[in-house]
Amino acid sequence: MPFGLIKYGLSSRYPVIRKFPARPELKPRYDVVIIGAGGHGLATAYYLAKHHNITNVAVVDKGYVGGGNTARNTAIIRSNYLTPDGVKFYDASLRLFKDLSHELDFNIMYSERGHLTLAHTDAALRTSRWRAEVNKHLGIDSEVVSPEEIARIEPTLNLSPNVRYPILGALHHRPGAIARHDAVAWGYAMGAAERGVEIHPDTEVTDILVEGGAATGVETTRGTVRCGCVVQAVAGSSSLVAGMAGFKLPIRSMPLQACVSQPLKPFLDTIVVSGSLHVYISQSSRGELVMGGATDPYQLYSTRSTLDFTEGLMGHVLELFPFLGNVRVMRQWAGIADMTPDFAPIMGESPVRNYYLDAGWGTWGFKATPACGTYMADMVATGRTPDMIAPFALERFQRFDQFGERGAASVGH
Ligand code: PYC
Repeated sequence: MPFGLIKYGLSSRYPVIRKFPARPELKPRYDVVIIGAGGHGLATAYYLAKHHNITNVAVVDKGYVGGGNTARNTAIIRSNYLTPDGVKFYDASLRLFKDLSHELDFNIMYSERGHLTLAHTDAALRTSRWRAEVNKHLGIDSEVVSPEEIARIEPTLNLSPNVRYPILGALHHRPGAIARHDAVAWGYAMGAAERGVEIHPDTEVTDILVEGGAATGVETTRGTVRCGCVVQAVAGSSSLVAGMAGFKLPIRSMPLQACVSQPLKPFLDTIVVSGSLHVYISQSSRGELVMGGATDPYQLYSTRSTLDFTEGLMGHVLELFPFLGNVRVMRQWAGIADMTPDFAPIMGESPVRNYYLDAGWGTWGFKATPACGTYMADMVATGRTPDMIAPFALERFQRFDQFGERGAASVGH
């Protein structure tokens, strides 16, 4: 062990540096109140302060910083979507992610791995080709690869034809990456707090104050707060909070479970996804296999874990990696995925003036964090909808102008 590390560990003269201050008293008024101290809410606060010099901002959360869906996702970053608007948006996000450790001066452990979406059926191969064509047209590195090429990219995968679902090919997306999800929330929190933003954990919003059709503040468990505008960024509770503001969202909320294995020597470089087997799997820098599958097939606001999920998932993981038979599952958890009918998010204005929505992320909110924060901040600061997020407006559902992004989901939901 290096001498410097021993010295650091033993000395009381090297205190932990706390970059974000303890929770302050709530002020009676802010320019902006952001509901939700997950990655999205904190990124919005950070870019409001950094890009627009708007710092009289409170980020309030019923729990702790980054404790909702930010803490519960499997941290995959990719831009191999199906619709042109989706591809452009997630590509902007991926580009921001690449430089985020530097931007925030905080190591988010961004690790480019490459992303393989396996195709076990002709229909899945067809969707892969479709995605590859849309992706390439927009300058994204994605291509359909054969089983021989898959064997070169990820030699540990079981490519035997003698299984239930032999692998016929895959969509290979080289920029696919993973990052440390908590670090993303912490980095944005610290960057925002350094610039004067207040972060208020354990401060639950119990009502939205609406006067003359406009949001004017929020009721919280720590008192009433008035504000110029409200941003709702509460993945997993979007319909509930929008209900407090007096409108409905086209969202169904269902649990999305995941788990990690005991740490193993690094063997899995790539992020592997199988739609037919309902599996995604990657290996974290700690050596744990991070694994997940489809959403539970019912609506529920509970983050409990089920044996049924683990058993089903493991059966499928073992078909892809049979040598993992004796590996133990160490932790299991669930997040709540706010699913829209077209599998695309809702960003922008709401039926209530000065009340902005960042919702409906389904199973892909984490990878959107930097782009969503950037464009939501632009919107709040200028009052105009940035072109990049205009297609994701809530009123697309009134115009029958939905997305059709389902084919870009990692697994069937
Ligand atoms: O969109 O890559 C993805 C993903 C993986 C797990 C949940 N969503």
